[in-house]
Amino acid sequence: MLTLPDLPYKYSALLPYISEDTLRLHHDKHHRAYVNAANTLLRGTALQARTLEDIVAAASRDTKNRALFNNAAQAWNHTFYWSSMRPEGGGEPTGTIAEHIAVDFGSYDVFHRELAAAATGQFGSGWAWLVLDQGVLKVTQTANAETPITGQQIPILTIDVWEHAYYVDYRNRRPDYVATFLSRLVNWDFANRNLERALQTSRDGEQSRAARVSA
Ligand code: MN3
Repeated sequence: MLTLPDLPYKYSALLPYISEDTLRLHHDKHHRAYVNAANTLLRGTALQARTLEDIVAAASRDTKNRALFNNAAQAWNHTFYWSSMRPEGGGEPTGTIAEHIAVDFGSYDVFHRELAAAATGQFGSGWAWLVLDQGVLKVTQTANAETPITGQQIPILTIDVWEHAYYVDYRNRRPDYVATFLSRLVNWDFANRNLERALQTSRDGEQSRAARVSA
């Protein structure tokens, strides 16, 4: 059984950039609905006791079970999105993520432009992502419930660009929501933790490959 995690901050914590109304609707109604629907579809199946990541991976390979994939992936994507924001977040990063953005994009400004363009340009519902792809940071977008965790990319940050994420506060002005996300909300501590874990995993992989080759 999947459970709905609490928000990592109070419903009022992202004011004035994201309202309490939006967070209550988005977390308590939308996110909860994905968790509940996935649990209904999982009941009595072999996947029931598995982790959410395993369920998303298995459902993504089963083309006859799109409903389970859509609901489980949305459950995962939303939990990742809540942590991609924080009160008093936003602005330019520091630490490992800042160094990697400078190398992989050329500058923070280029990165900012690419992520904003991916988020505003995603046609219809979906997500914009910063991911680590074979050791290199990249900006990508996914439609509807699609998620990078079904492939080789490791998510570092995400922006939910479904209308329910911003319509109460920004009406149809998705570019304003995206600009505010980057200037006021983005959680660079979370991005740094994700990047450092991903880099460590790939270093461990290289060491074990090297050890096998030299053995
Ligand atoms: Mn959403």
